[in-house]
Amino acid sequence: QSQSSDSETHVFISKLPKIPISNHLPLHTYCFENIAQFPDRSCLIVGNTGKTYSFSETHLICRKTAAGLSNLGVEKGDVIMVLLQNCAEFVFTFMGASMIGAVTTPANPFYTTSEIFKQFSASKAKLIITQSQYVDKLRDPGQNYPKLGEDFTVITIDDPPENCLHFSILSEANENEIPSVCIDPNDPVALPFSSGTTGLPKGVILTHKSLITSVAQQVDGENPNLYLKSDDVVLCVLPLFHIYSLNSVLLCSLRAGAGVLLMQKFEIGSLLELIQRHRVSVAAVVPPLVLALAKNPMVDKFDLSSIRMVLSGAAPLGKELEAALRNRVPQAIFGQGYGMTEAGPVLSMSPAFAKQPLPTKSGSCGNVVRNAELKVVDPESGSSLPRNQPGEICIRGPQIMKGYLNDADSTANTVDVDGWLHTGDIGYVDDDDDVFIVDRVKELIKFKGFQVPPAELEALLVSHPNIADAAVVPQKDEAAGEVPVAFVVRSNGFELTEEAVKEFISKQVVFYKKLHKVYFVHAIPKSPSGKILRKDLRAKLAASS
Ligand code: 4UV
Repeated sequence: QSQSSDSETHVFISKLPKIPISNHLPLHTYCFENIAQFPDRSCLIVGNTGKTYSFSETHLICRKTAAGLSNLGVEKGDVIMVLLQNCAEFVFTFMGASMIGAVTTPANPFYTTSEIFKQFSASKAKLIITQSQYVDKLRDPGQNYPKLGEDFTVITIDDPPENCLHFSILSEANENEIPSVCIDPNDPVALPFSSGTTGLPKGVILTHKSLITSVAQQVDGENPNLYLKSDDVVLCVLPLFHIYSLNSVLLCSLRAGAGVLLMQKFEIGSLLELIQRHRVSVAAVVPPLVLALAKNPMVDKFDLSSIRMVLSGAAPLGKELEAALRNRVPQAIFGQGYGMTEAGPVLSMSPAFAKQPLPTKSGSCGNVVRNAELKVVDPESGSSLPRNQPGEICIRGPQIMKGYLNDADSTANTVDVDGWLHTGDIGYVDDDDDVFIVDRVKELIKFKGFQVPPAELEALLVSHPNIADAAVVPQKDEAAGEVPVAFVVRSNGFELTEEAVKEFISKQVVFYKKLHKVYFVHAIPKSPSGKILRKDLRAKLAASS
């Protein structure tokens, strides 16, 4: 149980006034609430084909998809897995599922078979929507796992391979056949997976109410904190299976009436070309993308003058990099957002993005979002700290997760009895309400903003017959921010090379979880209760580099 105390002396709130939030609505109703004002405006622009869907077309196809899902037997409360790169069908599926009270669990299409099926089984998903190129990974998940075509249905957005259905079975269904469902604000709508502050990836239950609240905290009110206009084109190159893009790019744009430029994957040439062609005005990025925009010589060959706002989040951003980007796109307002899947996700956002902007400092993650409370607690005593003193950042408000799926212990360890979510991030709030993150006390490693849960790699390592014990920690890396490295104890008398360990892991995980270095040691430092002393290992790394 996380510590908490009733008499909080130091609680921070937004400088922007509280606003009314329509979080009694279902998410799709809320997101499409204003479309009568801009029915013909481009809603989704598919980067690689140029195909465009207006708001009214998007809304219609979402409704058809809702009816189609229902025809396939998907009911309220059922979970469907979306295993897609960014595409319009992702949007149709997610919103369509919401319309029938179903829940979408988004997963990375680059995951290996075992990564996919861990999430698929944990979420008890009924069907998978994907691209034909990924279907082979779904065919033979191994014993004890469900079978394609028998236990679950696969729908592909392109030519369906054997035993799969085509997406048109959803998108061409009759929208008048949507069943009437009663959706409670506390019903789940999204189930992204995150390892949180410790352990393996867990399903994060985000409800209609949490996502609406988070979107409203960003784009609603007379002076929205993240001011998106209906003539904006918002870059959607960050993957929609991650909450940052799903929430702050897609859902916020839908609500505000801004167009979303969907890019399947990051490639600097096509990114620059698309920004120029579609006159992208708002770019949501992560630090490695800031690096590319700031440093790549190709950038000079393109016209990026349409960009008025650049939002960076999901990982720490160095001040030098920020300055380099400001030089490259001098006309743009630059700022950071700070999010965490479990927090719904946004905790703080640069007030420079507001309709009536307020100043913020370089290196800051902005101010706590409105209609929420933030505090900084002393990790030792649990009491809240005043301004300028670093401690664990905690957040409270209707936007945070309902809890982890089927994991009351992890939920109780993350959200305390008073409703404070403990982030595992160390930061402080300065005299001007600017939030700064200075460290991470949780295990989580972030490779280019992607989650790498050490516990997952440690479990794989100790499953190797020649490994007696192992620990995985982050090592600083210029390009990726952090990379996972392992400390490994060989089983008595066995030979084992670094290459063999790396290969053993790389076969089982998505590219960003691969080990970058293996250090053989005689023992893993542990506390008396058996916890890996990660701090000691991180210090060891820092000392040797
Ligand atoms: O759970 P997660 O993978 O979630 C995210 C979400 C990031 C978002 C979401 C919406 C936004 O608008 C936005 O700007 C960013 O990354 O990982 C959560 C952890 O990532 C680190 C921190 O350790 C979180 O607990 N992190 C996220 N944002 C920042 C960050 C940041 N701006 N600076 C430093 N660390």
